[in-house]
Amino acid sequence: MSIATRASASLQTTDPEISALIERDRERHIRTLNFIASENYASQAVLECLASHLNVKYAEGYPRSRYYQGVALVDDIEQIAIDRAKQLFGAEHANVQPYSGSPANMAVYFALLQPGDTVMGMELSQGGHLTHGSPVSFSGQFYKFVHYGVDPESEVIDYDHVAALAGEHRPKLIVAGASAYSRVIDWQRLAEIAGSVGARFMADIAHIAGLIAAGVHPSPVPYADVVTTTTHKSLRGPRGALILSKQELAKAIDRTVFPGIQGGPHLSAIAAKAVCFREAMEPEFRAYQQQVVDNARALAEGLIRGGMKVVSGGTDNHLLVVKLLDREYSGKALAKALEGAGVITSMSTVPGETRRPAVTSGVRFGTPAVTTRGATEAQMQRVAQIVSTIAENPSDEAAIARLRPEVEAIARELAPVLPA
Ligand code: DSN
Repeated sequence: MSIATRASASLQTTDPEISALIERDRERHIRTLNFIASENYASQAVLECLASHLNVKYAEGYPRSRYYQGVALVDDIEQIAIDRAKQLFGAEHANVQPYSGSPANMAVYFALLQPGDTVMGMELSQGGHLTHGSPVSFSGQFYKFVHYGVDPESEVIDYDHVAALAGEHRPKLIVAGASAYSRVIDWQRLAEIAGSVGARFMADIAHIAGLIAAGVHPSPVPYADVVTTTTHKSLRGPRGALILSKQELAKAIDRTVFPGIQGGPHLSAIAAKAVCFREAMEPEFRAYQQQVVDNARALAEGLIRGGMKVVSGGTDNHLLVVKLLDREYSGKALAKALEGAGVITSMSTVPGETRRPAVTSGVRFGTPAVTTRGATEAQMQRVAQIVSTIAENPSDEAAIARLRPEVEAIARELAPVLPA
C-alpha cells in the first residue's frame, strides 16, 4: 500500500479493532436509554464538520489576526461562529475557541483574578462543578473559594445565605451555575448580590445553555459580566465551549484563551459550533427544549409516584436527582443496576450527603439525549415505573433481567439518530 493510499483507507481497514468497538458502542446507544444529563446526540451536520478536513488547520490567533497563512476561509468560519453565538445569546462578545468547559472557566479566572483571590461558587456536593472551587481542581487550589449551597428544607439555592456570605467574605467574583441543580437560577438576584459587594458575576450555563438559547430558562447574559458554557450538552453541538462577555472584558478574555492557556484553535469544532448555533435559532429547537423540560417533569412526577425522593421535590429544567439518603444502597449501586436494565445514568451527590463522592446517595437523570431521539412524556412514565421497580431492590438481578427487554422496547420506539 502506498503512503497516499494508506492515508485514505477507511477506519475499518486501518484499525478493525477500534472500528468494531465504535460500532458496538453505537449499538449500545440505540438499544439503551441515555439519561446522562450532560450528554446529547449532535446532528449529522455537526458531526460532518467534526470529521472534515478542517482538522488539518493551524490558525493561532483570531480572525484577521493570525500567525499562519492559508487562513482566509477558516477566518470566515470562525467569524460566522462568533457572530452567531452573539446573536443567539444576545451577547456583546464571544470567544468560540475554548476546547472544553474547564479551560473556558480557567480562562475567565485567569482573566479576572489573581492567585489567592476570594471567589464564591456553588458547593460541588449540592450541585456545583469541580471548576467552581473544588479542592481537587486547579480552581480550588489557585483561589480561595467560599461555597454557598441550597436551603436544607427546600433544597433550592439559599439566596439570603449567598448575600450573607458575600457580605462577610467580599469575593472578587461570584460564580453561578451547576451540574446537578434542577431549579431555575435567579441570575438577577445573584448579580445584585455581586454588585452589592463590588464583585464580578460569572454564570456557567454549561448544562442549561440549550434551554436558555430557546428561552425556556431565563438568560444570565443581561446580568453577568461573563457567561461560560460547553456546547455539547443541552445545546447539542460538538464537544467544546464558548465564552460570552461584556465588551469591556473582550480583550482580557481573548488574550487569556490564546495565547494564555491554549494553542491553535480546533477549527473543525469551531465550524461545528457555528452549525449548532444556527440549529439553535430554528423554531424546532425551541420545541425540542420545551419537550426536554416536559419530559424531565414527567419523569420526576413518575418517580415520585413510584415512591422515590427527588431533590427539591421536582424539576424546572432538563434534569433531576433522586435522593437515596434513607436507602441501604448507594447512588453508585442504583446506577449500576439501572445500567443492567439499559437505563444509563450517573451517580450524584445530594444535599446532606453522607456517602463518599465515589459512591454517593443520588442518581442524576437528564432528558436531552432521549428527547433528541423523540421521547415524550408517555415513555418517561414507563421509564419511571421501571426505575422505581429496580429501586425497590437493586440487587435483584432476575428483576433487572426481566425489565431489560421493556427498556429495549422503548429504545426501539425511538429514532436511532446516530449515523452508521
Ligand atoms: N461532567 C459534566 C457533567 O456530567 O455534568 C460536567 O462537566
